[in-house]
Amino acid sequence: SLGSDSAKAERMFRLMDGFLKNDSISLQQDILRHVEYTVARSRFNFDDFEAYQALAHSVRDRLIERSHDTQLYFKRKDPKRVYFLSFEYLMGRSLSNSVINLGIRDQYADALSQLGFEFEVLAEQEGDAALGNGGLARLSACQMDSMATLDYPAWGYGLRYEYGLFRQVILDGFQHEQPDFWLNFGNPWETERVHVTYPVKFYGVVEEENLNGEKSNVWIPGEVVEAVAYDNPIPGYGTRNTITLRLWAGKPSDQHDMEAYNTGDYINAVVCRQKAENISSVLYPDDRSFQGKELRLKQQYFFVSASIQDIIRRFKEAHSNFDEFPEKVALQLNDTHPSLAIAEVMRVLVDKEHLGWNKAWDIACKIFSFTIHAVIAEGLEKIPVDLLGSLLPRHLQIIYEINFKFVEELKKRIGLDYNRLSRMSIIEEGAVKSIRMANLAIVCSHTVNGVSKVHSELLKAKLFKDFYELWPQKFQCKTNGVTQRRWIVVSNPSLCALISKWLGTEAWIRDVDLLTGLRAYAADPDLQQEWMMVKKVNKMRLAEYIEAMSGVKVSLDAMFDVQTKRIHEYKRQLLNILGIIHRYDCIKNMEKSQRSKVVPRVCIIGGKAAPGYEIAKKIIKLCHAVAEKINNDTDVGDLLKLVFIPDYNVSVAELVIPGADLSQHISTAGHEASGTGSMKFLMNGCLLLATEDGSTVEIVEEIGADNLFLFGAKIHEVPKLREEGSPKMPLQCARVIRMVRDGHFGFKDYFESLCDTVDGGKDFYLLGSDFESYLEAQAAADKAFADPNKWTQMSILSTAGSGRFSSDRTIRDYAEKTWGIEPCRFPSDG
Ligand code: GL4
Ligand code: PLP
Repeated sequence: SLGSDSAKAERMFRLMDGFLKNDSISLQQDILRHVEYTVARSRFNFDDFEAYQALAHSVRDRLIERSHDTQLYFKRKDPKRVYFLSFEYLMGRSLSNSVINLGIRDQYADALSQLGFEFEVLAEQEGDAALGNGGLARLSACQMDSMATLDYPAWGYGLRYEYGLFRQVILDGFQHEQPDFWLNFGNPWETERVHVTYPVKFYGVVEEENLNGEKSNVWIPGEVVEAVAYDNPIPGYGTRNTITLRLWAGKPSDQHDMEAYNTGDYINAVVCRQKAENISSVLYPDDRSFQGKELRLKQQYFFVSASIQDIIRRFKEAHSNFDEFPEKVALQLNDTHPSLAIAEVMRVLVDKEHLGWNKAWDIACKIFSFTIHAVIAEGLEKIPVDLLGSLLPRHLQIIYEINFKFVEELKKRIGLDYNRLSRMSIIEEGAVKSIRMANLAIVCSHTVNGVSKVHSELLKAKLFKDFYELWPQKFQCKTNGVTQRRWIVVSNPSLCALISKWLGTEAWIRDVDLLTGLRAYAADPDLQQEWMMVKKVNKMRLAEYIEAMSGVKVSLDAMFDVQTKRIHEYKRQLLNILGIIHRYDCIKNMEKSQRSKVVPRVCIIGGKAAPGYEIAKKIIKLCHAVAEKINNDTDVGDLLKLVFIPDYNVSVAELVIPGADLSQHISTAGHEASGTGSMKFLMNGCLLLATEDGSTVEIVEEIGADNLFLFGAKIHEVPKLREEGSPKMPLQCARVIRMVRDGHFGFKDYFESLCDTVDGGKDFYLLGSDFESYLEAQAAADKAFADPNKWTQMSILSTAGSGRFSSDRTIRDYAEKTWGIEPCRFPSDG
């Protein structure tokens, strides 16, 4: 390294002339240099997209510089590090976020304007990195931002899918999926590390060998694929620390099937090589169900194996004794997707490093912690034993061994309670024998957590009751959070400026608790006036987008009522649509003279349905069918509009959330583990209309029940209501369902099965029993909106109370109570 040769280091430093400079002239020179030499366009002739590319490369240079400093500093200090293993990251765009975190946005805007470009226009050129499905994946992205900002020595690991989450295209009101080949125009943010590659092995057999008189198991794999690292810098805000999100991509290995070449089957051998690259090529587009597919399991192991090899290599650079491993390494399992890491760590320690089983297990149990994002048992991942046995025979053996020892231990603790033993076993017997990945993760992890208070309680009382009774000390709660950098500073610059002005400081961007300072001014007419202006400007931006996307013109005086998130029955977009039909029906049947009292609404719905999820797709179609009817009814005019925003993703969320007056988080109580969308709306001064589910319960604690619109059955009431079934169906609900059934919105037959889910006798998600209470909450929202000062006060109090829902709080909590790590800040002032 340079450190070992100080004369060389000195010379290098002089040649580089210190760090890149951030004055306007230097930035302009840098951008033009990248136009000429990186993008290879003439600096006299380049368009907006090329300007964006050059700009992004010049920002990347600065990120690389900081990330080198950070890594060298971590290396020197050798603190305990956390490795965050997540299968999904919804990063969205990087440009604005990066320059804001680097603290040089204004300098860039100035430099660009001197070159005749506008920063905002170029920022719009960037595509949306969507390597994940929804809440879980965006949470990972928010948490990376907080880990960097809080100076934690952290690494993120994931997969570099070539096809991200599908693009949603709406044709005739139906969802169609298009592949998202997001790397088509290159990705200026990543750096391919050709030297950081590891072989990942699959298939084959396990043979017993005699090693120095001791029997040991040797895995002889049948296929080798190379994993190549792609590094994505994650800059902290107000610090020089820049950490790394390392994503793995598949590459064919030179060791791949040499036999085939030798036997002359050249073409087939090349085709097989090509297959290797497919491992990381596509993201599974369903965020709830799992299908026991081989490719998915291959992805999981590929990701885990490469990450563990990388982590162990880094550890071994500075340490030779694995006793120190738990003092230097924490591994966070983001849901069960990466939990094969447990078997892999055991395999490496036992088979490769030749540690005894007990010692290896002791180490594994000290390094792993596990976050559960699921709510119901059906949502937990299970891997068929046959599948695992053929793909990873040695890992299956190891999991059996872990289970055997666990069950033996358990028998000593609880006796021969076979029901309980079989519930807790890692292996599920049955028609398809399978591995319960959550059980594996719980058995090995020192800490297991849910993602909101109610969810964590539910895990202890229901889903993992048996485990909680065995190991109560393992169970923790880490309520989710979101980063105020992206969700206020980047996406709502005018609100950001307003908050800083009234608090007299920008310190809340790192220290979000300061937002509570706004409470003192919530009734101040001057702040209220300015607050309303900011909302208006954001609504204007959203209205322009709506018109461009759907051709519908909306009135800025109307209440913008938003529900954007993945489409799921439990999230009850259908309840929202039925409520809208009811509103429409009421307006139509109202005396004309009464109409002046109606609070005008623009109802906005957006979100993707998993491609195989038929009912969710019907909900999207119903939304369009109802919108078609309402928006073309001139009699109703601006009193009611309904728009579906297609292809909801992070960039769209950044535009929609700041422009919302009201947002709906209306899951059937007990079904939303946490919800994070609500936190972003809250930060942006949007009022919530919500059920008491997930993190909403804590939002109520923070802002008070008077400042949002709550409705519906509570968690403990749900089982009884389900038993009661359809007698609970109120007339109003029956009437709107009838309208759909009678073909008021066309597509009568197509909507039949959708209506059945409500009035077919089951109503599992309780739309019927919650309907009246939903309408009441909506009426309360109308009433509050009619009083702009009151509404604005509630809005200010929402933002003021949102600090607890920052991912900074979540991450600090993980660092202190779960990972046992401390900040490691590069010594500079940011
Ligand atoms: C989810 C939960 O459904 C959601 O409530 C939660 O906010 C999110 C992050 O913890 O995790 N679980 C899965 S699976 N997808 C999610 O979005
Ligand atoms: N999808 C995207 C693009 C998001 O930005 C978010 C969170 O803001 C979600 C999904 C999750 O939303 P919710 O927690 O409301 O399900």
